[in-house]
This record gives sequence, structure tokens and C-alpha cells, in this order.
Amino acid sequence: RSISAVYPGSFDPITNGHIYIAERAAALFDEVVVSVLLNPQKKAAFSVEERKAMAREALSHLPNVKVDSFSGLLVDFLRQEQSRIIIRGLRALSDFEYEFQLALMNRQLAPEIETLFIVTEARYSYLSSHAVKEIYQFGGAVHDMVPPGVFRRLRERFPLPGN
Ligand code: COD
Repeated sequence: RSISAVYPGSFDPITNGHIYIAERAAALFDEVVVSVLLNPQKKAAFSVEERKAMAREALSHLPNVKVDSFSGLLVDFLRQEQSRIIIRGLRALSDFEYEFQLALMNRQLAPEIETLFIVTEARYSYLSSHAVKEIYQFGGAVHDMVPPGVFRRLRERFPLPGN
């Protein structure tokens, strides 16, 4: 039988760090569902539809990766997809506490579901959606941190003189 995994996140917007994790996961599983989930703690810059469109474009080279969205509990999305594996990416030690809490909470909610962590590559270890938005809005160069479609949408969303 085929094994599917879910890579959930805010993806606001998707970055080269997220793409790296999706590529590693796609090499391990028959199918990977990248799911844009609502994170109530974070105020989003892009709508769910925009985030999905950017992710779809950025991951179109991976035939076994599909992009979806969900607004309830992550574990309910996994049950809907009949998947038992959550993929998360780890950057620095600072990710650990949050990720640990999320993984234990999800296990409490659904003991049959496992969270698997994929360690990032050194060059992406400082990269986050939040940093990309902040750097871009202060006029910094982000074109090598995000795929071209995301760069284009950043320019549309936050027009800057000279960009
Ligand atoms: N390199 C490697 N990995 C990275 C990088 C990078 N440069 N950048 C981000 N990542 C990883 C993150 O560590 C994370 O694992 C994943 O990619 C996604 O990151 P984000 O920031 O887009 O997504 P988050 O952390 O905001 O996602 C949180 C969820 C939306 C998954 C969470 O809030 C959730 O499950 N919400 C649904 C409600 C729910 O079920 N709550 C109960 C659980 S407490």
C-alpha cells in the first residue's frame, strides 16, 4: 500500500527552506501533501488561496507532492487524508521547544499519528517566512531566499520604490 505524509505549515509565504523539506520528504514517501493551515497565533500576509498558489508553483517539479489547505485541527486533516505521518522541518535549537510542544499535543489528540523531523540544510537554517517579509519590506534582497513566483507576489503585495 502507498504511504502518504502531510507537511503542514503556515507557508506565508513558502520559502526555499520549506521547498527543501518538501523535496526531502517527497524522496521518502509515495505521496506528500503540503497543507496550508491556519495558525491563529500569526497574522497572515497572504490569503490561503495565494499561499496555495505560490506553493503549487514552487513544488510543481515534484510529481508526488500535492498542495491543499485546512482550517481545523491538523490531526483531523491527517485523518481525512488517511495519513499517519506529520513532517516538520527543524532549523536551530530555537525551533525545538515549539515543535516538541506541537508534536506532543498532536500525539495527545491522535496517538496513532507520528511526527517526523527533517533537519534543514545549513544555508537555510536562518531562513523563515517572517524574516523574508521583514527583510523585503525594509528593502533588503530576498530573491535567493524564495522561489521566483513568491518574489513576484511580494512585489505586488508590498510595492517598494526601486523594486
Ligand atoms: N528550513 C527548514 N524547515 C523550515 C524552514 C527552513 N528554513 N522554515 C520553516 N521550516 C519548517 C518549520 O520549522 C515548520 O516545521 C514548517 O517548516 C512550517 O513552518 P511555518 O512557519 O510555515 O508553519 P507553522 O509553524 O506556523 O505551522 C504551524 C501549524 C499551522 C502546523 C499549527 O499551528 C497547526 O497545526 N495549526 C492547526 C491547528 C491545530 O491542529 N492545533 C493543534 C496543535 S497544537
